[in-house]
Amino acid sequence: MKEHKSTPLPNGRLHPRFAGLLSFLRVPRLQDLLAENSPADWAIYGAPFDGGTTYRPGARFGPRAIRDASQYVKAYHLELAVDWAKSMSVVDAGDAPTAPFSCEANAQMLTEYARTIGGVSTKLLAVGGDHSIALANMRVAFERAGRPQGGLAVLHFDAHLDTVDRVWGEAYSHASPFRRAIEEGIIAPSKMLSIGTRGPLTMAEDLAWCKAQGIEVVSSQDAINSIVGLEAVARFVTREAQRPVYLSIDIDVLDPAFAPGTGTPVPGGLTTARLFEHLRAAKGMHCVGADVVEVLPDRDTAGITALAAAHCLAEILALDACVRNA
Ligand SMILES: [Mn+2]
Repeated sequence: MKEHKSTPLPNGRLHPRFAGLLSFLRVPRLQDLLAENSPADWAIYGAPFDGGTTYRPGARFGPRAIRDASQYVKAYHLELAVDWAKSMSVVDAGDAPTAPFSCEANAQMLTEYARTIGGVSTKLLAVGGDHSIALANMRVAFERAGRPQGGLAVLHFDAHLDTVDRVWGEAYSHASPFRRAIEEGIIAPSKMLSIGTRGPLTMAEDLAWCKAQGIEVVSSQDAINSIVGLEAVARFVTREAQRPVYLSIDIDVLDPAFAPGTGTPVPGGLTTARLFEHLRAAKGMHCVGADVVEVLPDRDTAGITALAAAHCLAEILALDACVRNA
């Protein structure tokens, strides 16, 4: 029997989920963490920044909406048969300070903040915010993973490639986090799998650049209508068994029918159930950091986008709990 830290959650049968102060998934705040569960195994923090948005702004309100939506997300994962709260300590580390007018300065500010959260063994789950906030989280995940030679492997769910060099002359935006991370040597493009990509693209060269770098791209159509995506995830888990993995979920990988509240929606995306199937297929991977980004509450309908994102947080934690319990 393995000894685990745990996450003290309020009992939903005694303490109503619609009452009380908000934290992600009802986990304790970092400052309230009990000594025996410190340092935290995972820290979830908000990155309320949307200055890197190229189309419709508003994702700065994502963390608040996702905290709210996450109150009805429970800890026992039926499909993976694991209780993440009993398997590890998880905290809400609050919202990072941001630099709302500068994407580059914001990335630096987020990086410095993320470095202060928990201990070196604490894994970071960043909640956006636009996708530009992932760069800072990848930097610190890379550092905490011991700066693996060649960089982190990446499992990426997104309608877009997010490897654009520049937009309006700017090197830092939500279109470029993986391009910058590749340049910084913190992720390995030949160990990156992107799922859910769909057209139309700005130009064919965007896709060609990714393939030339060795990024494996599974189109949304293939992920939905075939087992190509599920097989690619299974291959990825086997191939990168010895390498730390960074997991990035842009909620716009979902079809706008399932995630209307996002800044750059593209029809033809996955259902929420299909995304979860792909995530669960990643059971066994050595995840060292993650993000869930691009929820735009002002465009959300009945809170379904924020709810999907909130469940993604629990899916990520459950995946890691499986590895800890193995
Ligand atoms: Mn994205």
